[in-house]
Amino acid sequence: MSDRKVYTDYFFDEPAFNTHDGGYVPLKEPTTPQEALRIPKLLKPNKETDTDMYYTVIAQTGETQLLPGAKTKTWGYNTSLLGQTIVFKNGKTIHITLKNELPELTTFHWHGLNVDGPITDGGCHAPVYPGKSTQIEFKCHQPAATLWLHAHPCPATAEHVWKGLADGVIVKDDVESKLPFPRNYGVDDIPLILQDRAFHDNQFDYIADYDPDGVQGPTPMINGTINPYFDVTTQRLRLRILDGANRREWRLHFSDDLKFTQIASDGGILPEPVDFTHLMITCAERAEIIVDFGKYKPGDEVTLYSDDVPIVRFRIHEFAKDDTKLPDHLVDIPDPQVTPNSQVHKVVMSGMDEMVEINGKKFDMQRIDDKQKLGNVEYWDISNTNDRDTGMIHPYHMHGTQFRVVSRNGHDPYPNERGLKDTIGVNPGETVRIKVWFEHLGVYMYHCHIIEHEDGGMMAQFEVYDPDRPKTYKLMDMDTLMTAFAKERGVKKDELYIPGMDM
Ligand SMILES: [Cu+2]
Repeated sequence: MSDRKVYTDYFFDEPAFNTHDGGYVPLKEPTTPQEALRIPKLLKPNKETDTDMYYTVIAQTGETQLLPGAKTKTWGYNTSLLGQTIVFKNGKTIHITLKNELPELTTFHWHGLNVDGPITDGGCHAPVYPGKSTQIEFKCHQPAATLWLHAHPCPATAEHVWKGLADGVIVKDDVESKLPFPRNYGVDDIPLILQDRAFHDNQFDYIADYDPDGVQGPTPMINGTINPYFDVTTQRLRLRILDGANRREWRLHFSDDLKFTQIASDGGILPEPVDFTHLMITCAERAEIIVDFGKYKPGDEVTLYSDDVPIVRFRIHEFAKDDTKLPDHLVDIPDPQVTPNSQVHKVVMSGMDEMVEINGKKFDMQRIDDKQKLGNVEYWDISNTNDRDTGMIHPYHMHGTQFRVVSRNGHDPYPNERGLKDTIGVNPGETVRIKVWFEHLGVYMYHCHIIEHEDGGMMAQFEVYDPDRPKTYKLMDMDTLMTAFAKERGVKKDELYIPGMDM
């Protein structure tokens, strides 16, 4: 047995969990029959060579059997809900045709991918209009990781994600492929996209459920499955967990307090594996874990809970004995020196409800709020000024980079925060210092990943620049976007209602 320490702590600020002005919606165990966990198919490349991969990603409408009775109207990528998992190989040039078959504009944001901004990155400056398609191209240059694709057409991001526009992305490389991890996709290596939904006669109704502090529902929806089970046929199982919820944090643990091992965070493999019995994950964060079912026998069932609500049941079948031990050191993580005399950037996330802001301002897509020179390594101090007793955790996300976490209120980061990350939960009253560097030029967004906070204005923009290669960017403006949405939705512009648009 490994003599690594087993952490039993969730590593979070107890008063901040669940806090929610408009009322927290606790999860409830579904009463519908258990269903096999949906495993997203792998998206087939149109073509792959030694150096290039070609894909077509289609945002489309559809219907999905989520509950007994009527199907639910949903949106997805290359399928009716969520998407087909997209694999990028590090070192290859990726060519993607982005096609919008939805009735309205959307964008394709590659969360966690280090690419040029703002167009390839796919934030609000890169709309693809209904019936149209566009091409992006980039060189995949980052370590193996679980990333994701989601819509980002501010201020309609939250509604698009709620309808289903969220998809797993896996980066593969030659380092990860040599580590003793399960990697047979769909068998012992599976994505676990954690979301929650409310149903109205089997349908989603985003406007009815709208809450400026984040839309929630009582029903766990895992990979687009209600009340799922998974058939375990191997001793070790790798779960690529993504908090794909609009607002919910998940406090995860297994029955019998079964120990599990986190091997990766947002941006890739951790330097050392971390053993846990309890794990909290905030919106947009990822955690890859390996669960060892060695002490169970066929017929047993192991349940994954969030708090005391079962979210996936693992049904144990016959499996071959597998006592693979993980090495104590997995990978080396880049840790560049901070550029001497560089500035320390300040990001203050304040407010709740409609009052959310960054550095005292609401988002303006035509305003650049901060800048960092390409090649520099700089500290960013991310603060959450919410009240410690009544405030919320704001998960801070930066586009265009994978950063290192330096400290939380001057203390060491949590044991599973020693790898590369693009999203970090910041507790009320806390300042998290991160170390940030970029490999691409562009205008990018940084924001709270409670998506309604982001849509409501807790978002800002920075430019990564190179003084030797000055660039100008054509940035989208709110009026153009709102005019387009109004036309697509068939309403007059002054009748258009997108929650978050006026905040
Ligand atoms: Cu927030």
